[in-house]
Amino acid sequence: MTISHPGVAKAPVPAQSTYQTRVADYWNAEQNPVNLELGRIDDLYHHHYGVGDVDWSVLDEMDPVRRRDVITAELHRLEHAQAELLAKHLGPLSPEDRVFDAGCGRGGGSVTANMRYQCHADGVTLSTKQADFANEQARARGIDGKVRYHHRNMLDTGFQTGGYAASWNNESTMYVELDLLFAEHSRLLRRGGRYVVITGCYNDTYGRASREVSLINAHYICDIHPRSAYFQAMAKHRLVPTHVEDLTAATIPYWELRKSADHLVTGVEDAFLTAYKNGSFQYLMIVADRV
Ligand code: GPP
Ligand code: MG
Repeated sequence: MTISHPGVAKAPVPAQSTYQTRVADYWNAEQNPVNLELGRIDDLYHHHYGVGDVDWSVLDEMDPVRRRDVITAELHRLEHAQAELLAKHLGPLSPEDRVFDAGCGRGGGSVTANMRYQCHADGVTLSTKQADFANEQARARGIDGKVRYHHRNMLDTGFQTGGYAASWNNESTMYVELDLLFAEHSRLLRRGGRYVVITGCYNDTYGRASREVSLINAHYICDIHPRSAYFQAMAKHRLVPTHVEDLTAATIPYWELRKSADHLVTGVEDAFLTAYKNGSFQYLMIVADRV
């Protein structure tokens, strides 16, 4: 039933909440050397952390300028290894396939997927700055015909239903309600499509969010979900996990090295290391099939 109120102006529906506007403000202003200096190495700009063993010989370099460069390169190698790990689980994909990058940042994840599969990619971000930057990168690489970034809300993309063979969130789920997010992934993915998430989640066995998890939330203006919430929300939206990997041990070396990189630290390093080590926080990858 529709109730009309003649003469009463319809309340405007905001395109995004005040919270989402504050998140966009953060990313429009963000210029951390830990993101820009790493990205500059090979024009792959990532907004996530790293995995894998550190080559600790970088700390033996005594020349201060070279020492900074080799540490920066080592952190970038570990972040790119994380992007490759995620991309590997999206496939197999063909060059005709289309993938969706939810919370694409400055675009490194979609470029990584395109390099591996030559597929089409659509990335979305609330930040106009990030979308413009990422599109410029795609143009410079000559892949802008296939890889596009959009200033859109990942919960309501307007993209084609069933138009995607694979989709992912790389450390972006803590900004959204999982029910709304997985409803949108489920709508966009074709039957048999693949969804991958890498995320930091709080550990249900610890209880509630620890002090360090709360510090991470305050740092990024986000709201880290418990591990259980992912499986509940996926089950509700036809996303069936096929592989779950606890990456906590694999990411701790990245944070140890980042903590020792005086030229790159942002101040959040101790919160991550303590949260991982006291068991309140986990770095998790979940791979799921859209059924
Ligand atoms: C990585 O981005 C982090 C986030 C997007 C949000 C929080 C993630 C969790 C796993 C809790 P970044 O690379 O821009 O962060 P930084 O500037 O610290 O490197
Ligand atoms: Mg970073």
